[in-house]
Amino acid sequence: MSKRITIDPITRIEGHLRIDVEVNGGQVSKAWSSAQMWRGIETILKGRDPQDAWSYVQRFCGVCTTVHAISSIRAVEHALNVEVPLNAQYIRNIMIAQHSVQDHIVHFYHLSALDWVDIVSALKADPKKAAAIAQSLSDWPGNSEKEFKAVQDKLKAFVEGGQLGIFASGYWGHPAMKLPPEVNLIAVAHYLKALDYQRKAAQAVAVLGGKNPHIQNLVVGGVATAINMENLATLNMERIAYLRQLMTETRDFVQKVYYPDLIAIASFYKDWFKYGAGVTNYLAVPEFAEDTKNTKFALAGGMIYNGDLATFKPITTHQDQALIQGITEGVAHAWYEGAQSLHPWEGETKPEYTDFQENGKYSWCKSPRFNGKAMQVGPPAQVMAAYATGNPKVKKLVDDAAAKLGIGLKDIHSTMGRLFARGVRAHVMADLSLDYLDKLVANIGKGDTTYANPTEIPSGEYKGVGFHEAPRGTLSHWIVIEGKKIKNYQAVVPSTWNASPRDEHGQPGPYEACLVGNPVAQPEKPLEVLRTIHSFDPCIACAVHTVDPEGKEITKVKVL
Ligand code: NFE
Ligand code: MG
Repeated sequence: MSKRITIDPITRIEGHLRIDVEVNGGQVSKAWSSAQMWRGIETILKGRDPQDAWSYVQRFCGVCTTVHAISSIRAVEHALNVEVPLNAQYIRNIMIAQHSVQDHIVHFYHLSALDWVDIVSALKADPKKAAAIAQSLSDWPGNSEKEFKAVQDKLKAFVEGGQLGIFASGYWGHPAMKLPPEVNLIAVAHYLKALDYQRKAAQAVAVLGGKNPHIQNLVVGGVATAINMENLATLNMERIAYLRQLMTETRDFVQKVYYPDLIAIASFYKDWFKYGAGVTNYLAVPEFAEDTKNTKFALAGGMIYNGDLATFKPITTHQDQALIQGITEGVAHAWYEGAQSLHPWEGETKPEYTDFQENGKYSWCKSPRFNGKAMQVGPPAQVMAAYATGNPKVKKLVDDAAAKLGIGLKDIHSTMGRLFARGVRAHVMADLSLDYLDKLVANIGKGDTTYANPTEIPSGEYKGVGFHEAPRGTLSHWIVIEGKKIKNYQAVVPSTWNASPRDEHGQPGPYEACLVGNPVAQPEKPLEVLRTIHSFDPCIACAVHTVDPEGKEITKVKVL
């Protein structure tokens, strides 16, 4: 007998997402992903000054704020053919990398770990054994018996007082939870520590960006971070030393706590390298610009089809015409007028709400496609592109972990594979942050203190696209400028790619496809569905960029 489960909203994500699954014989046989909010910022931008767009679009989201600023400014720079000074590229790169570090720490511990870690089981742990296990994984100084005992006592007081607070309503004691009590205790202790370290990464972004979330230091043609080593300008020796300290601390947390925890937890859940593959076409764009024209990048992008690394086609520049021409967004099953697929420069955002119709329109999310194909975006795509192009660090991390866990590269096509790829990406980003600080200091040391090429918006018609490889994957902002104003603006966001509903050909989006085949042990506690969905770190605010027109708040979890 088949059972229908509706989870609405999915929590521990940004925004409102509804997931429906049909379960047959203990496995998901069909799934629907429905974004339950619409924000209309693309429409608000029409008629505004292209120089201001980056500041508006950051309001798509309070989670991946920086990324929309970067994509937007790149779109205007691409349209007007503006070069970006090296110092500005390095400063942008540091903000991009530290933002990713912050985002991935929060995803692993606060948004997904509790799908795998049984908080209440940590009460049964022996703190001494927990310390021994943690110390065998890394030399992080915080892994002491005293620390684990203190966390356990705190947790005990919460549980005995019936006040689980942030840990309330979890699926504690679920049969799919497999970690021993000591590993659960380690994870809880690090969950709490991670709150401090994600803040340090946000501070690093704010040192350069002026504030976080929502940086304030971009201009078309560079950054507004004045460089003056002698005076108290925005960027001086004291600020550089402070940045170095913060980024060293976040690097150590990622490499000595997050990454070892990830590998340890994955070793108890190897079966989850077999579930959740779904769409195995991947797309990533190059990131970390190292020249003034966005043609040279530290990490390659590319496409992979059917999960086969042999099909890898690199993308080396943001001017790649096949990439620019190949992207469309469809609305056949989305709450917009019509059923057409359009290129983003011709893109339309005309809302038409019908309620949830599983064979009709059922989501505010559009369906992005590349040459008509559904693509998965995110850390697995970027990690595979880096691996395929021989990036030594990524290769070593992936090969070492694969040997340790007894998995192969193909196992990245999975729910646990997405968590793993995020960990690899965080590891790399933590190092890149410090590398770009060194490059910035060296470049300033050569006497180059340029940080912007001042730019005026000319009259005439211009089209541009700004690509960026954000924490959740490939992001692109598309702008049409006419008479010095924005004529059209479309954002095709990582979560739009992954949360997309079926397209006009009935092809499901990645969330939908990845759920098929997932086990569901207890339909009233669909933990396994959450594991797979959380592995993408959904952001519906970004994906759809308005609250439901009636402002309806939907807070029910229905099990039918
Ligand atoms: Ni709002 Fe985002 C990222 C963007 S959405 S979190 O990363 O762009 O997928
Ligand atoms: Mg859009």
